[in-house]
Amino acid sequence: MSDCIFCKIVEGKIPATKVFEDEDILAFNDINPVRPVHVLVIPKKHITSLATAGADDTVVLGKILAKANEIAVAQGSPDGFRVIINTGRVGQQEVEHLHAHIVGGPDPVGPML
Ligand code: DGP
Repeated sequence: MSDCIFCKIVEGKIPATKVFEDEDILAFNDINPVRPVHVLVIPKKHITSLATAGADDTVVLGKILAKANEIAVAQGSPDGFRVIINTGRVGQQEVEHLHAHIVGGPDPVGPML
């Protein structure tokens, strides 16, 4: 989508600190980290949210979760992390391109998102 910030990051039109990338997904540091480790993992394909993901998106959704631990460990959260996928108005999703927040760090993560 031409006006989507995360699509622009995928296309390299907006800079981001990328921490993992393959043909289907991209992981990059959140611009406003709430903990020492705060990575966003997105499908490269524009999917607005979990509310609009379809059966065709099952593989990429699984990939996002399957890569979460590897990304968290590599970024400095070896003892666990949270995965948060804000969805829609009630979920207070701000960016309308599906993304999983991987949040962690050396210390336990308290309630915050
Ligand atoms: P959410 O509320 O789940 O939609 O969170 C969106 C997150 O996206 C928020 O934590 C800040 C982050 N974000 C927004 N714009 C940018 C950007 O241009 N670059 C990066 N790296 N992160 C962004």
